[in-house]
Amino acid sequence: MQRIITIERFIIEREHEIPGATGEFSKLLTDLALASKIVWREVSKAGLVDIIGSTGKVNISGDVVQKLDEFANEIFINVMQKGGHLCVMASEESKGLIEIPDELAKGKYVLVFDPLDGSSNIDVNVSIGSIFGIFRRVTTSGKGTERDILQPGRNLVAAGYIVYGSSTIFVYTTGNGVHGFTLDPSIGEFLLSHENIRIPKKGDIYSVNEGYYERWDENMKRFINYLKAEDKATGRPYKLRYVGTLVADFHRTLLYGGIFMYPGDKKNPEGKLRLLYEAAPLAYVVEKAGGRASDGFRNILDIEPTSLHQRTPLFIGSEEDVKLAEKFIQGKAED
Ligand code: AHM
Ligand code: MG
Repeated sequence: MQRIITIERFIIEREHEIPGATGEFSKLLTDLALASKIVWREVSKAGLVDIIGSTGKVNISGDVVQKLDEFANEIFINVMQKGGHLCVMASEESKGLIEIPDELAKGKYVLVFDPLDGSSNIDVNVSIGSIFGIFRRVTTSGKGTERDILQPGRNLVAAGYIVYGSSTIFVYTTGNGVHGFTLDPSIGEFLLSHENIRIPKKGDIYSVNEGYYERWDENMKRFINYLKAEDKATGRPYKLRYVGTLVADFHRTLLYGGIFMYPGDKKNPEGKLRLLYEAAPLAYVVEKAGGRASDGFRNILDIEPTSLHQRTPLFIGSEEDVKLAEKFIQGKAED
């Protein structure tokens, strides 16, 4: 039998790999694992209790029920603000900065997160997830400010995601390898299941909402037509997979290779996905696994955010596939 390694043990054993890390950083990651277990517990009950109704509805027991994405947001805030390691947070579900209350200790890290991604899939038993990124603060003391949040992905010191799917998996990196832990619900522990994930250099799957085809520009259309054309030598046609939950589509892309895309289009020039809560953390993960993420022109990690809820087009996955996408998007490819 293989050695059983819990996420807590793994994080503590790897702590020395993070330059300047004190136990603080490990605690932050284990707190995130705890928050995600609480979210998982509610997600797994979603069809049983009446929790998926809209906010303010009353369930059969007379309790006021809350939307699962708002619940997840509150859990992450509640668990993470008490650790004493953060100075400020920002979430896809919260309009402004999430300050650490006066009475609680502040630390040197900053958390950005999407508490429940893929919310349109909750009611139909399709995988959903959470995404997080951790920066070091740039201000020196007291409460963190917007300056601490608006950092390029290149500055992340850790990032990861959780997929609540056929099983629940927690994947993270602190810059040194990308590691996955599967939840054993019977003991309530995340156990090491995917050590040092590497994304294939090239894949044979593309993932995009092709329903928006007519809204795309010619370069984007040409790229998709290229991937669908028959050509044995270059491994085409590619297969199409689209869950509609970024975290789930990303997780498959990380393990099998290929490319996930959410481009800009005529209606939404910057696409739909958020730079700080979705694109940058996953870009950090993919790069540490040997892949690439781009907005079609720039590496996602190089984009300097200017506002909290900024959106960005996203092309993410195997290095060769993303580089090819960039060539097409920039009008430099021959099909
Ligand atoms: P959400 O914030 O409502 O969960 O939306 C984000 C999700 C992503 O998980 C997914 O990649 C995308 O929206 C799908 O959008 P679309 O339905 O336009 O294809
Ligand atoms: Mg989301």
